[in-house]
Amino acid sequence: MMTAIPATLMRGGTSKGLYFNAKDMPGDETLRDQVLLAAMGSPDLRQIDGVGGAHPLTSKVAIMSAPMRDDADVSYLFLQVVVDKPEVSTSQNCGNILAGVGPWAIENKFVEAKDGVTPVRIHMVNTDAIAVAHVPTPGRQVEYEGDARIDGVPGTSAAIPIDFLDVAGSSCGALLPTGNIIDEIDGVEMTCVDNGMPVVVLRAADFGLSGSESPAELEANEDLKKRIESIRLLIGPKMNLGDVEKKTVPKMTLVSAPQSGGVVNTRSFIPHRVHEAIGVLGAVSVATACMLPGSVAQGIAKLDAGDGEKRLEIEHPTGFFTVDMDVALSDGTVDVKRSALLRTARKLMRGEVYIRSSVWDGK
Ligand code: NQM
Repeated sequence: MMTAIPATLMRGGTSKGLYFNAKDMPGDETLRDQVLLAAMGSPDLRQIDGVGGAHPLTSKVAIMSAPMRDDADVSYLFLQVVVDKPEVSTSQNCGNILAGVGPWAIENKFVEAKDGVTPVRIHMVNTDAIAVAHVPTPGRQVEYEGDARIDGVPGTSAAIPIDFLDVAGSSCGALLPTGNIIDEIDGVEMTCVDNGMPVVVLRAADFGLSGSESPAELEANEDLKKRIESIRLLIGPKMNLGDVEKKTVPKMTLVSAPQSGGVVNTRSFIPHRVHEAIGVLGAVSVATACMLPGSVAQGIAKLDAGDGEKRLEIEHPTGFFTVDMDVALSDGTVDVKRSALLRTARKLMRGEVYIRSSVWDGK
């Protein structure tokens, strides 16, 4: 016997996943996680018996519900379904999957579309923060086609500008979660930042790397992966994240001098695979680290000093990620009043995902 669950498969930014209405999911979290593992086909490196794409970036889930906050139109819970282990994590947010939430919320009647552009206020449950996605809705219909290009996605789609209002410290309690601008573990210096995503920024050169290695080269370097994971396990608790062994945060980003006119060049361990680009909130956190006086990015990042509106082009393996920020600098720290960026999303399929009824029945 099979159980059918209504679902939409969407590309959100440079990620892909299943989008569900909470009313179609089991209320019990343990059962919900079993259902998601079954839907995606985890644990299995190929996710062959499910719809997951066999990579962390394509093994993601969004569950939407009526807004839990008065200042939101919809609440969005992000879940990372681990590919090769029977684990589902809500320990992080995802700004890429977020890009599909606005269109989904309009098409699923959480928000009434305006003729033109519809702002959707999204409560990001994982971090209890608000994002505003501006979804193109000419004739009160979501428009997916357009001429916006984001690096890491072939072709063009309709632009969805997203504003983040209150993400500083949203996972760790502070923009500088350890209270320090520099921490040191195993003789390696790092700057830990949470501006929407807990990220440990490290110098690629401190690992004997140029910083321009491909994700495949970095993933093939077993010694490097071990060193980075050992640092992650030690620094995670100091970032108020508790034991991070089974968590997908913090992300570990290696920075080096920009190669193509951007602010900084990056390679991000997320945390066990290397991102083909960079996460959305990951990029916002790295951009913030670049502005912090005394961070490990100082002397590497190339950017204009001072307060106000800034556009930061973060280089990654497949191009650039553009972050717009409005910042106030004071006493060696940076107050980010607003960060904004551009994503695109596309509905790929809508229907029902089938799982074995024995899983749904909790047997
Ligand atoms: O940082 C990958 C992604 C992400 C997360 C990851 C993200 C973000 O590219 O907001 O988008 O770091 O796990 O989808």
